[in-house]
Amino acid sequence: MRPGLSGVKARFMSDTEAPPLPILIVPDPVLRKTARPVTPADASLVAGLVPQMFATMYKAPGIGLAAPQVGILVRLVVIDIQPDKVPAPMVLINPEVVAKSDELAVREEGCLSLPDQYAEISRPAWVKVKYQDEHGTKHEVEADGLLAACLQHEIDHLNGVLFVDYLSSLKRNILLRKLAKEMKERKAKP
Ligand code: K1U
Ligand code: ZN
Repeated sequence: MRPGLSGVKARFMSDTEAPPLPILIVPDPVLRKTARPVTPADASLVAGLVPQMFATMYKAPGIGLAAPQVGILVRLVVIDIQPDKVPAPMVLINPEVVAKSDELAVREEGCLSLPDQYAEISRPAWVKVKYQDEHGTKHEVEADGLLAACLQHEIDHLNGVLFVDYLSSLKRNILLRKLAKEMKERKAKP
């Protein structure tokens, strides 16, 4: 286990033993598909995937990860924004935004499927999200700030939406060309 991980993170990182998965990178077409709902028949898929998704997210590092980013088209998200550097892992199954503010907030976003690309994105400042945890227990979370942005970003992934879709076509094309160039350079490196 990484030094300093508290028990709450360790709950998912026994998990530490779980191998991280490769993250799909834009323009992989899987990232544009809609993920299907998780059902009770997916219990063993979820039990195996959750630790692997946390291992992948922490290794990246990132503050969220949606199952389609690792090529699995189910409505499963993991998040840990580590408020005040305290681990706060969340597993969200079939998450849904059920209320949102009219007020918008602008925040810089990144995406593990668009490495090293960042842009200011405007989204509802506050959201209420309903979801189930990995045991099937229902929850509701109300969030603003980074967690609100992260919840919306991850739920977008379940619908094949990427943060670049909120940019003007000019800004989006600049960012996507920069990503393509950087990925090509990365591949060419010995
Ligand atoms: O879904 C993803 O691609 C993960 C993404 C989530 C996200 C970031 C910012 C705003 C909304 C959603 C990331 O985690 S990008 C990496 C990142 O933000 C980060 C990495 C290390 C430390 C802190 C943040
Ligand atoms: Zn993303």
